[in-house]
Amino acid sequence: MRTETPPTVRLDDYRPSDHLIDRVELDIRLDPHDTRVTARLALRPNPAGRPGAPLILDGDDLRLVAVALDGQPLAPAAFRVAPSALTIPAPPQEPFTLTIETCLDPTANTRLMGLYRSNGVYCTQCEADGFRRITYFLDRPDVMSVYTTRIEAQGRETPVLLGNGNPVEAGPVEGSDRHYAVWHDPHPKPAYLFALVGGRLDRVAKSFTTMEGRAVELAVYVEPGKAARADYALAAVERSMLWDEQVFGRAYDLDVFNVVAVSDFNMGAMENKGLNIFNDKYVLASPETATDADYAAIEAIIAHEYFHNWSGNRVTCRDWFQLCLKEGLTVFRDQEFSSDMRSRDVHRIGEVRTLRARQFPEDAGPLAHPVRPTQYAEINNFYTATVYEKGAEIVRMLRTLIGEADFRAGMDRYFSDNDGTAATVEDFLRAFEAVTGRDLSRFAAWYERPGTPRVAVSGTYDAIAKTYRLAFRQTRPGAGADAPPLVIPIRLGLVGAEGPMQGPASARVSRGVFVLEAAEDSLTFENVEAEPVPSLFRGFSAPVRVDIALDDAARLTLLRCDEDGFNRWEAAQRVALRIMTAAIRGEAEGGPGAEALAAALGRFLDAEALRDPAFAALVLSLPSEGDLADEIGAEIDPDAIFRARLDLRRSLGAHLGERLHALRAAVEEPAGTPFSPDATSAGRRALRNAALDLIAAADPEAGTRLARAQIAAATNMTDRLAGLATLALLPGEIREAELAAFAERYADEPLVLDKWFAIQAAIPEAGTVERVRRLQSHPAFAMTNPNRVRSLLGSFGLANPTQFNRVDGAGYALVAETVLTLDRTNPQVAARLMTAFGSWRRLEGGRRDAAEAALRRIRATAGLSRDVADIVGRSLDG
Ligand code: B3K
Ligand code: ZN
Repeated sequence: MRTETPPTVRLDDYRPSDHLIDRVELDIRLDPHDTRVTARLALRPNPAGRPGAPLILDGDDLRLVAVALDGQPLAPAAFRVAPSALTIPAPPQEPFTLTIETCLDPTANTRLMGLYRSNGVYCTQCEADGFRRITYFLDRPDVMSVYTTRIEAQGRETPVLLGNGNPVEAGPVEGSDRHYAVWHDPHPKPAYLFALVGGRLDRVAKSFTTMEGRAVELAVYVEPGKAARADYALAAVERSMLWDEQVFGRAYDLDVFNVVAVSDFNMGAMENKGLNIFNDKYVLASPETATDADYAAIEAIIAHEYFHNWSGNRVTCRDWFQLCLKEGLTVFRDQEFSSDMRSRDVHRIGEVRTLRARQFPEDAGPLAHPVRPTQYAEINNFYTATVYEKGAEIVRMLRTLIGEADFRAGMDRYFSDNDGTAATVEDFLRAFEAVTGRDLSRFAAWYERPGTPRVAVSGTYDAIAKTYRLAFRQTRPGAGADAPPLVIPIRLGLVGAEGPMQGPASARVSRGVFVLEAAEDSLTFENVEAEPVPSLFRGFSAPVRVDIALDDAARLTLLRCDEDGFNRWEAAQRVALRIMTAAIRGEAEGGPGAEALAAALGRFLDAEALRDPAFAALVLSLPSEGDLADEIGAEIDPDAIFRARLDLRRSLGAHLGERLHALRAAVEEPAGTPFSPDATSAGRRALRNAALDLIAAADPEAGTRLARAQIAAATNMTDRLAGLATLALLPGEIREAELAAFAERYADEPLVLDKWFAIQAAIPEAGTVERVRRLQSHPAFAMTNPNRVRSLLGSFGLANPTQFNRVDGAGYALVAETVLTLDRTNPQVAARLMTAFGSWRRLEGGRRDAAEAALRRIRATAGLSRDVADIVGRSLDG
């Protein structure tokens, strides 16, 4: 049996709600199995809606207890009710109050949408459409209301009661063991930003005074006993608030700002107004349990959710098609924040690595969609790398086009024009048009066109005229020759053998940026004394693929001499990619290329590894298997990719051996240095561990010895885990012993065991499918916990290309089975796992057939959720 194709929602069908809800008063009596929710909704017909329209309130799996209109119970004939809707065919034509009582079982809520319990803590997740699992409502972001929430619960089990907005009152419920708290949020908001928390939680707090003079109490709540691990997140909240004031002029607007960490959460975190709820993975940090990457992610996600207070909450989205309006913009804002807190070049390289690893393949596969999609069957499947990461790149391009000052003025204009409203991408662009007087309608095409554009560039030097001409041609996969071209900002410059060339100029370049607006265009630099090497798309100024015939020597000149950090890194990556793809295609043995690359890397390390270890670590890290797959693009053989990458790692490790050992010693912290997660210290650890990776590839014995010693001496999780990750690639008893010791040491640390699951699931060996199956019955593994599932199965599907893509299909079968099991309890996480199949069409024939067969088996399963049915349908048909 084939699951029905889910119904489709279309952007073109948008019309305003027929009714509005001005005020919401909630009375929520928490109970593990019988929670009662009474919602008093102040409704009125929307002047922009259809007069006399029926009132249809959304529901999802709801049980109605009672419903009254203006205080009078509704006669049975006056309404219809189902778990998915409450309909009043002929509602009053003037303002009225609807009182709805529903009853919920938070303990049985395994979807983790709506109100649920995680480790005994009541919490909520309403975006995108979870509020309708709490009460019947107009659950759409353009219906904005002022909320007052009374929460009541048993006092001993649930001492902490949190809601949106400001605390109003709290106290015992006379004559019972229960207590209550009332919260009021003065800022009108859509239902997806509603939240509550109830539980036994520890708290760390500090006060902050905003630039407007408002005293705010900042607090982070965590499981009892873990308060010390919340300090870093609390400090990150404070840094975020200060930064948003300084860089965007945005101040916080309530008296309290609360962050709560819960252990079962479908994604990273949620920006509920005044009450951000987090996956505890992105809050809890200690040197013993968190890696440098964890610290950086915590800082970034804390900032991201906080920044939503303006980009998402004060100005929200009119409909879910506008998701990038808040997500792309907020990712851009958190990227800028992290760049200011850390190293800008290093951070930018990380952003581009993520974009290429996740968004480029998505945009090249069956799940490709525009940054602003035009239709969806399940909106929760559109929280994608395209909406987030490519969405952020569009905002970045806009800033590159108009310059920083106009960008800031446009952002101010956007916030002031749209404050308190539900806006669209058009509203966003209009603000920038207003402050610059520019027409951005052609730029807007970035939101509409899927697919990663290609820009082919050729450079011609005229030694007599002393000119250098760059010719550009843009194309987009799947777009016809007559498709309108995109507006592509290209930050560029010329580089000579000694460094950037200062003299040459072109009238087409302003502030270092050339704007490619036509399908083909060119520009000419004058006064070019010697043949230059072009440095194009500096800072990765547009999310495109660039084709340019530069030989290795020219690229290595960029590595040595470019002033642009991103392009220096990119140059080394391109050379490594060329060597590996040549080997995969059997075009060359890669020998002389690898030697030249090693020599250049050696010079680079000698000159500057110690000046910027974090950057050096990135230069030493080869393009990933995914990068190679993306570069090859068709008939992909993951085993060949793995071999080519291993060969180059070996070769570099062999050539650079002594230097790598010396570097490791040079950046090692003296014994007794207290751990600090700051970017400089983290950079030294990254370099030490990047060196270890190459050493181990070339000399497994030395790698094993060093990795073991590093684990034994580790004072922090970064070094311990890097040691273990090195051993993971070196089969044998030592590896198994260290894995066992790690599991024992962290038996009571679920977030650390996640790392242990993930490392094993990524082992590129034939036994891994069996190992993952065994680990699925490990006592610490639980299908009910999304972090466990992602660390074991997500890591297997997304970080283990050779084993997931086993020729015999065993890898696909493992993920498919898990998806089907999980789909019965948590469809959202199941659908996420499915994205491992996102590039199946680009595989070589045998694997392609096996992947397709697995997808077809999933599609043929009866009773699929809408979430999984949507992904599998688009994967097969797209
Ligand atoms: N806005 C949430 C994501 C909600 C996902 C719903 N399936 C977190 C964020 O992007 O900040
Ligand atoms: Zn977000």
